[in-house]
Amino acid sequence: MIAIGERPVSEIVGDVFEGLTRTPKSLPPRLFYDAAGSALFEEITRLPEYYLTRTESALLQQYSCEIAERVGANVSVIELGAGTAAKTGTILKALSQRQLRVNYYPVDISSSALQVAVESLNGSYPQVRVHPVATNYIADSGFLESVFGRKLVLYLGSSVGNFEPVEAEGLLTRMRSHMEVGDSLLLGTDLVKDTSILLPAYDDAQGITARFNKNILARINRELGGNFDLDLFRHVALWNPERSRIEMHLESTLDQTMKIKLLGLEVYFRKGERIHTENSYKYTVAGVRDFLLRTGFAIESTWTDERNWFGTHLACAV
Ligand code: AVJ
Repeated sequence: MIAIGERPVSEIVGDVFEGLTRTPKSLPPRLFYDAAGSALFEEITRLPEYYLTRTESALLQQYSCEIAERVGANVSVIELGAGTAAKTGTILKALSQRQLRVNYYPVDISSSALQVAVESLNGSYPQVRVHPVATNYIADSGFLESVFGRKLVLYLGSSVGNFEPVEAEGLLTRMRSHMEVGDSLLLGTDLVKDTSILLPAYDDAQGITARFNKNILARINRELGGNFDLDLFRHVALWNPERSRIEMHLESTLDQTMKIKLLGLEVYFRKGERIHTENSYKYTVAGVRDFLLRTGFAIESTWTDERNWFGTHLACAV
């Protein structure tokens, strides 16, 4: 919340107004991550169907020494979308065996998640200095340039998959422009696989992902005085093969008009009408290689699990 005068103004005003007055309706996935949504995402990462976090964690654990060796000594670590940094400890530990001190800058829009990150890392890794940065992604902000010395940028969890391919390319190009030749990027990407695996990961049996998706509506109710009845919207997850992405939507189960008091807005929904809330792009290793080359990076190594479900790519700024 940002306070203007006496009245606190929610920072989601613009996104919600724009997203619900356009056709088709959509809301950006960054709106998922208030404290409640970040907690739900943490629950998602532990679901049996959500293989991403567990698979990537295993890769990072297995290969952290090799990664540290390839990156070399005396790097500062910047992590985009760090969240609670649950997977990062193993990398920081491997790096701290090769340098006296590791400066670690976790960047995330969720300050509640960052707080968890700081507490858990400060307890376990005395050589690591944690400098949390609570902001939206910072490729443009000049922050990267302000970090001294060689850099290792972490962009894990397939978070890049939330962006349209052209946007992702722009983001990495801008990021690269604030890095020097020889700096490193460790990128985690989910890989294309059978829909029998992909779909349950985004539509789990316990309904946690449905709650995560509907938290956007709950947030509009809480912060903007909306009157959405969460039971009158259905969580929809589908695979779009042309675009190689999972899509999440919220579908109105009947004709209804919702009111959002703080926006002075009434929003009409037809039965079956959807709000598009997220894309999660899935990649091939060859696709990631080309994508990185176009943005000024060359892959040094890609590690995948034995089922080829997830890719961890170490790339060098060239
Ligand atoms: C955090 C963007 C990687 O796309 O898998 C999880 C978010 N959405 N379940 C993903 C998410 C639904 C997640 N990312």
